[in-house]
Amino acid sequence: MRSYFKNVSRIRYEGPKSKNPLAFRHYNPDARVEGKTMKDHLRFSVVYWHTFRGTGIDPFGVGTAIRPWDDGTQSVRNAQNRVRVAFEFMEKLGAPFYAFHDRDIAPEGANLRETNRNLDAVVKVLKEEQQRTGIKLLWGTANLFGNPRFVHGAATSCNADVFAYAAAQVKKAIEITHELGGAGYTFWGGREGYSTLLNTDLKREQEHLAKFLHMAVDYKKKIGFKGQFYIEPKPKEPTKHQYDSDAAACLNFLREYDLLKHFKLNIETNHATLAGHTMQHELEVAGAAGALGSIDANTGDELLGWDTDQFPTSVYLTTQTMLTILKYGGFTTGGVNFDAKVRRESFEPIDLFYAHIGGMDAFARGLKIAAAIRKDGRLADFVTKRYSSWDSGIGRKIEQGQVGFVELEKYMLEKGEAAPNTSGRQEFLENLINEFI
Ligand code: XUL
Ligand code: CO
Repeated sequence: MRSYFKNVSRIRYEGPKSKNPLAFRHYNPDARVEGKTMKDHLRFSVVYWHTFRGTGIDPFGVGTAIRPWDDGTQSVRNAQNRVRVAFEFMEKLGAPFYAFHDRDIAPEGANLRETNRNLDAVVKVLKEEQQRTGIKLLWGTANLFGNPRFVHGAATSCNADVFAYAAAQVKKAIEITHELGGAGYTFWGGREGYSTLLNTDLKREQEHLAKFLHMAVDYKKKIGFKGQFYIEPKPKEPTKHQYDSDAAACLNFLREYDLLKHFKLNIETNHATLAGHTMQHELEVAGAAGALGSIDANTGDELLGWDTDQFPTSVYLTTQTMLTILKYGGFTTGGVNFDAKVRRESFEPIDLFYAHIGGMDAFARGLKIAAAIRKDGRLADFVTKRYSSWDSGIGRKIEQGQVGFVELEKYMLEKGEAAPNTSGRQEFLENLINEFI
C-alpha cells in the first residue's frame, strides 16, 4: 500500500523529557489513571472535516494547504483514496476514533439517489479501513448547512421541501453511522436559527426542529441503532442566533419537547466561549442534568470573536475540562473529539501531526493533573465543607422538604440573625490548582 506520510512512523510515548516533536510527552495510552487507561479515559477522535477536507480558505483568501494525495477533483475515487490517507494518519497518530459529516467523506451527485450511491461507495472503504486498523467511529453527522438549499435552515427552513430533503439526508447518515458501528450521532444546527426576526416565525421553526428530532429518534429505534444521540450547542455563526445556543437552552428545548431522554450534549470549547461561557460552565450545566455526553475539543483566540477552532494547548483549560468530566463519571459513548483545524499558515501535512500530538498531550496532562487534584482531596473537601450547613439542622430540613416559609420565619424570628458567612477563598483555591500544574 502506498504511504502518504513516509517520514512519520507510529507516534510513541517518550516521556516529558523527550525533545522529539513527533512523540508524546504525556499521552501514554496504556498508563492507568484512576484505574482506567488513558486511552479509555480520553477516547481521542480525529475529525474528517478539518483534518482531511480543510484547505485553509478564509474570507480573505483561497486555500493554502498542501495535500499531495488529493487530486483536486470531486470524484468518488479521490474520496476513496482520501479515506486510506486518513486511516494512515490516524493509525500513525494512535487515535482510536474519528468523526465525519456525510458530505466530508463523499461528493454530492446530481440528485439525492446519486449522492447516496457515492456515500455507499466511500462507506465501503471506510468499513475496510476500520476493520484493517481497529479505528472506530465516535459519531457521524449530516452536513445540513453547506449546500445553498439550506440557506434558510434545514429542519427550521420556511421551505417544507427542504425539511423533507434534510430528513432524507439524516435518515441516510444515521444508516451509514449504524453500518459503521458508530458510538453516537450528532446534531449540530448550523443554520437552525435566524438572521433577522423580521422574517422569522420562531415558534413554528422550533416546533419543526422538535418534530425533526422526534422523527430521528423514531427512525433510530426502527433500525436498531443503539448509538447515543447528541446535540451540539453553539450560539451563532453562521446564523445571528442559533436555537441550540448553549447547554441550558438545549436542555430547555429538549425538556419542552419531551426529547431529553433521547439526547445528551456534545460540548465544544469555542462554542462555549462564543456563548459567553467557559467550557467548564457548559460541562457543569450538562453534567448536572445527566446529559454530559462528549466534547469537541478546541479553543478560540481571546482576541478574535469567531469560531477559530484552534487546537487546545492550554493545560489550565484541559485540567478544568477533565476535572468536570471525571466528576461526572467520565466518558461512556463520548470522547475527546478534536474539532480543530491547523492555521492557514500551517499548510504542510506534518503540521497535522504536530497539532494533534499537542492536543493529545495537553489533554493527557489535564487528565493527570485533574486526577492528582482529586486524589489530594483538598478542593473537594473545601466544597463539601462550604455546604455543610445543609447537612444538619435547618439546612437538612429545607432539603428534605420538612419546612416552608412559615417555619423558616419562626426559626429566624427566634434566632434573630443568620449564622456568619465564611470566606469563598477563591485566591486560595486558585493557588491550590497551580500547585498541581
Ligand atoms: C461547527 C461545528 C461542527 C459540528 C458538527 O462549528 O462544530 O463541525 O461539530 O457538525
Ligand atoms: Co463541533
